[in-house]
Amino acid sequence: MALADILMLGRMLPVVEETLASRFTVHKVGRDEVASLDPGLAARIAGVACGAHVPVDAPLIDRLPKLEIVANFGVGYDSVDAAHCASKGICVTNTPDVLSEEVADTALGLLLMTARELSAAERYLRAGNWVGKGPYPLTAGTLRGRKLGILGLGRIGKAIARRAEAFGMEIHYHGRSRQADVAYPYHPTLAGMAEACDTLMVVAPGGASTRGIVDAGVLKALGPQGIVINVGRGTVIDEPALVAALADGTILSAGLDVFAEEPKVPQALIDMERVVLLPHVGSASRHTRDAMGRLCAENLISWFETGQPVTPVAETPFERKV
Ligand code: NAP
Ligand code: 8YV
Repeated sequence: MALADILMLGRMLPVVEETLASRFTVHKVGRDEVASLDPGLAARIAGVACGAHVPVDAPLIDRLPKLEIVANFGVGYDSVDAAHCASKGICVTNTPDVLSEEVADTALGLLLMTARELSAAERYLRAGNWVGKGPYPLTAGTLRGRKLGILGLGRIGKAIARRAEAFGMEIHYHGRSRQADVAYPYHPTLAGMAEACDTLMVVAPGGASTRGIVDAGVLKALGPQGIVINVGRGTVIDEPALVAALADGTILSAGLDVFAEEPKVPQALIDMERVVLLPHVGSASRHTRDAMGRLCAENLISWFETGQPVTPVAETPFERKV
């Protein structure tokens, strides 16, 4: 017998679809069909499996009277109203740890590509310019001597720090609080960290508390050799301020995996030859996405079988009431 009725929001990986279909009655709903959800179906839904960045907001949550758990595919859950879920005793789960090393690899790749203009250099070769015009110009940027300020020294931030240390970089960090077991210099303000560093690694979550905190002042403090890398969420950076800082030389360059309004990317960034832009691929290997998918499904199964989620988010440390 099926454990419960589950709403699958948006497209999910085969590993999630197959695992859930073997244990639950699954109702697949596209992003655009959420608003017109049949009330009879809505009344039966006990769990939601949430595909990439599909919003689970208060109006949707309120239309599902039997909802017990929202299992988010991804460690970042800024698209789920976790505070509203908490107020209604609904558990939210995410997919931490299984992606940290993959995203840290991407972050370091992006930093190297940006500092040494590797995308532009490859385009130069493919365009025949090595033969036609000679060697690619020497890069203004280098990793040598850089001071890396990490905004969000959490699971992924620490995996990035380990790699950056091996590259000889000096590590600093900023978050809402100092971490007792961390020896890197802590900066109580983001602006203070930017003053002390020339390279900013953004790996903080999205949401209201981080919206636009990388602003014009922070960018100016990084200085003309400044490099900004963002593998956290696009909303953490004031995107127009970043475009302006890149255009007028306030900072040197940027490497971005995430954007404020994905999949839209400002044309001004696309037109900047030196900036490196990736389509949110931080965790996007088959290996790691499958691990995320398994964990997403395990949370639902564990909740309905044992009453315990595997990886609940901090706002909802709940057990199932039977
Ligand atoms: P985590 O372990 O929870 O770390 C988050 C860090 O951010 C913590 O150190 C936290 O420190 C800091 N932070 C939270 N709110 C803050 C605020 N308002 N101001 C300053 N710092 C704040 O999370 P994680 O597993 O490392 O993941 C981090 C984020 O990476 C995710 O939320 C997601 O948005 C993003 N991500 C992106 C990709 C990708 O494909 N590009 C993949 C995975 C994850 P304090 O608590 O001390 O403030
Ligand atoms: C995924 C992510 O790309 O886990 C996250 O927070 O941003 C990425 O791993 C995303 O969640 C699903 O597409």
